[in-house]
Amino acid sequence: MATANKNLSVYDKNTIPDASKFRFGIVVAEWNPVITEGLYNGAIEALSDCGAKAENIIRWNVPGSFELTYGCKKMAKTQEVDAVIAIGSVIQGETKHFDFVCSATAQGIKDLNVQLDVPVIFCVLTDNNMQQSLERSGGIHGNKGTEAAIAAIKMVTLGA
Ligand code: DLZ
Repeated sequence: MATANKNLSVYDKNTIPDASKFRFGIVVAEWNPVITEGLYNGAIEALSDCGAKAENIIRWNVPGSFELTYGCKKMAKTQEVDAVIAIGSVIQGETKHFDFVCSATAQGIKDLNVQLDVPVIFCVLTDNNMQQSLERSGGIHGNKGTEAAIAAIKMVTLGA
């Protein structure tokens, strides 16, 4: 049985920079929508809690995690955002598709961080089953969307 570890999503607001002056792009994959919506809600709550304005948060959907790379690239190049958060959920199936999608998505987002001047935050769950994903998108292991939002704010203010 999984052990609760809510600390993974808990942050001390006093240690997080003010996000009110920044624009954030969030690109959400539509596969496993129960999970990706949970991650999105966690990200939105944290951004808002840290001062980001609703009109400065732009959401786009893409079909699956494989499309996150292109979606994030286009978001970064056209929407004048200060950071992009890529949200996806890949769940192990019976074929090798899982490995290809996970690997391509992680490499693609890494490449964007090398190529672009906008940080792209990796918020893609890669789990063995739906239960593990539920536990990490607002369940007993917290919400990786929240962590991604905090990472985005920290990267936007890096060196400031
Ligand atoms: C095809 C596929 C499969 C099998 N599983 C997932 C998944 O668990 N999570 C996810 O985000 N996307 C999945 N996809 C879709 C691919 O990401 C992609 O959308 C298609 O291969 C079309 O390029």
